Amino acid sequence: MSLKIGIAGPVGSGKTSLIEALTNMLKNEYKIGIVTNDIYTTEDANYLKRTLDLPDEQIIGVETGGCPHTAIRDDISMNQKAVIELEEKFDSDIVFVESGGDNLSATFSYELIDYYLYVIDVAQGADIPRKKGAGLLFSDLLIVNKTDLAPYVGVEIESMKNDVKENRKNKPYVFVSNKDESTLNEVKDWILALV
Ligand SMILES: Nc1nc2c(ncn2[C@@H]2O[C@H](COP(=O)(O)OP(=O)(O)O)[C@@H](O)[C@H]2O)c(=O)[nH]1
Ligand SMILES: [Mg+2]
Repeated sequence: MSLKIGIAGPVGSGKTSLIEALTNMLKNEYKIGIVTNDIYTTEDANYLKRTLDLPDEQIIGVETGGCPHTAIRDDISMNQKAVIELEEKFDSDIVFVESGGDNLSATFSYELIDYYLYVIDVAQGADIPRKKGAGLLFSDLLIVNKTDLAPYVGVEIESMKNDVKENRKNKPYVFVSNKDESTLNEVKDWILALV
């Protein structure tokens, strides 16, 4: 049995980059499997196969062909098949399942994953946390990515933190940037506490 972590969030928020960084941090100690979802291609899986030092077979690209939300929430069969393949072939310890990009309304079925992260980024604007949406409100960990870009897009991190805190209630969140590894360690530690 593996720990299955879903990763959802809008297109371009940094889901694939986060999987890349976390895999590099964890792959020496844990067997990692990755499932990506794209609507029309296997672009994300191809990217990860190129960049990660991981056997190609441990990365499976699912081409959902329709609404990406459906494939992680309603009819999860394509994703479940991929996860089971990784568990059976490689006895993976951790499987990351990246959702196709969404519009703030995606949620994972807990029949597919054990916990899920929801990734937004500061460059989409400081108002995203106030716009709510199930992933933002209810995901197991909210990640606000690309804090390094805040000065360039006129976003005040402190005020964004207040909005996030208010909307997340007691659920956890982290502000991160892949330019600052210490911030990604917070995500890694959160995952390690669950393994
Ligand atoms: N400046 C900056 N760029 C980032 C960061 N994280 C991801 N990116 C870039 O954002 C773009 C989209 O990232 P990607 O991981 O493909 O997003 P996805 O569509 O959610 O999977 C890529 O060009 C990444 O290099 C970050 O923390 N800071
Ligand atoms: Mg991606």
